[in-house]
Amino acid sequence: MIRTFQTHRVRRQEELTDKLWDFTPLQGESAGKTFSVFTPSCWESYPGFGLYRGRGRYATRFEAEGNLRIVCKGVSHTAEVYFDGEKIAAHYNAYTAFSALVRGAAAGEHTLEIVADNRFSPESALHVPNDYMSYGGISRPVALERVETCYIRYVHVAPFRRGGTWRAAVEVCVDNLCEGGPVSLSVRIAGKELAFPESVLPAGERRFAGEMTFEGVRAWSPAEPALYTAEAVLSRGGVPFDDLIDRFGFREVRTEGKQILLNGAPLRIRGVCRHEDHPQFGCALPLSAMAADLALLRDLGANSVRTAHYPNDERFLDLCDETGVLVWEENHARGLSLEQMQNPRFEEQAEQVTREMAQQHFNHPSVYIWGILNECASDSEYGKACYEKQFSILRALDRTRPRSFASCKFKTDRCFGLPEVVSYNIYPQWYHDTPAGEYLADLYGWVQAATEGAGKPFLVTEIGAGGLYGYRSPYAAKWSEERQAKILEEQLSAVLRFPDCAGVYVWQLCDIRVSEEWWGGRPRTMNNKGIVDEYRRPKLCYEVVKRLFAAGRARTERT
Ligand code: ADA
Repeated sequence: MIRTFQTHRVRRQEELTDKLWDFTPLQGESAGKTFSVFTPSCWESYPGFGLYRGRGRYATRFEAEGNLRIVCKGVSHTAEVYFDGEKIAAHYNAYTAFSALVRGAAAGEHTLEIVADNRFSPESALHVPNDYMSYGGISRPVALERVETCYIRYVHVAPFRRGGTWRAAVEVCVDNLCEGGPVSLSVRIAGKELAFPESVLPAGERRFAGEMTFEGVRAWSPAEPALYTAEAVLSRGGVPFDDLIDRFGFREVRTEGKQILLNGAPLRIRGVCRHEDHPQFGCALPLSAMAADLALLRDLGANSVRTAHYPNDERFLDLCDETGVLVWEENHARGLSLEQMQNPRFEEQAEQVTREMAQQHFNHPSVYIWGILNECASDSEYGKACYEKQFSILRALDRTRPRSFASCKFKTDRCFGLPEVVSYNIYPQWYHDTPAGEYLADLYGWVQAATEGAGKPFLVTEIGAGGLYGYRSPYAAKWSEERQAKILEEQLSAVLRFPDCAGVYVWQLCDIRVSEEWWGGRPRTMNNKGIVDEYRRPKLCYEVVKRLFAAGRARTERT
């Protein structure tokens, strides 16, 4: 499945994954040997490839002719795409989609090869040894589309309220492969149509923008996640020849003082951070596993998920749109030092994933905030310049969402004047012994007294502790489930009661694999701060989080 809803009625699209492909490792003891593997998948889930760091070639064959568009939703972590042996695309970063065009393919069988590379190297500034895994493989779906001489790349819908009615700014991007005859474009939303006059398009990309007004539409909210489709259609002589259907919700997010407002109502975030990670699937979770994680989040009483630390599979965002779970989505970075940010490839790679995230996930109503550069060098002048550039990229692409970044720089951060929302990752009682309430009050007080973040909404974007599933201790030893539950009790109680905090994200939903090259000191070479373990088995802290989130919600609803 490409999305959880139909995205085309006119354009022919078929999924090339969701079936067996040939996989050939290009290094290691099995180099050159071909295996038949299911895709999407990570090679770490193939027998004997659990630690494979190298390049692997995937191949499939299909019948097609004409102008073809190959859409890769995610290849981890660097991809080269070949059509009948000719290189047609290359892409860095596992977590955003990319596409390739083949013009005028002859009728008959064709071969598509995707070479994935999960090696660490100076060429890779974001996928580095880290406290999560950079897997290898075709980790998200691949689609084959037949397009005519021009096609619709995206349709963006930005709803806003004016004078008690819902309106929407609509932008459609059309890619014209060559000079051609006149075409007309229309966009249908909620029974209304925005039609653009017939015009001859120059070759290349062309954006069409307009505004629409609606009566009687239902707002999107966590409680009532009403969704609408925007159907963009290209026609020639009144005959449709291409289309794109995307989905959105009528909702508005803005900040006002210390509040984050959704449709005018203040949000109190009770969230959980989640990596795309599973012992059976690596980062290539099937939709059913994504839905199971979301069910856990909702059973915990969470109303939000933070996509640590990269843009997520759009099908997971589709599920969040449908269930009303709010999303903090962030670009791809975790804990990059000043030196790592000064990798010559860093700026272009970080800016690219930021641009792709905002463009590709623009319409998801569940995404209420964009995050960037988790725990990077926001305590340095060079780091600040990078944060500033990436925030400006987001602002240029999307004026409908607040922006933030999760800091771990305690009282040395220099960047709180840049975002609309100030956010911190804190681990009182785990990484240091300060009582949680005292630590939070001290940190919050410093932000108000000494930074440009004063008066802005404040989120705790990580808080938690480690606990090894099944390790029980009568004296709550460090790493025991009892200790984790005890620490989370204190941490969450303090944060949920802190009046000036707009919300909290527990670190993290489940235990995840970390790369061997990063920190063997992590027990099991895993990050063990999950509320559930990697097999989603609840630890003692599960009931603590559930109880405190429920109490937090009850307090919020009383006020
Ligand atoms: C940081 C980081 C997380 C994780 C966490 C931890 O806050 O953002 O990715 O590494 O620490 O487990 O210590």
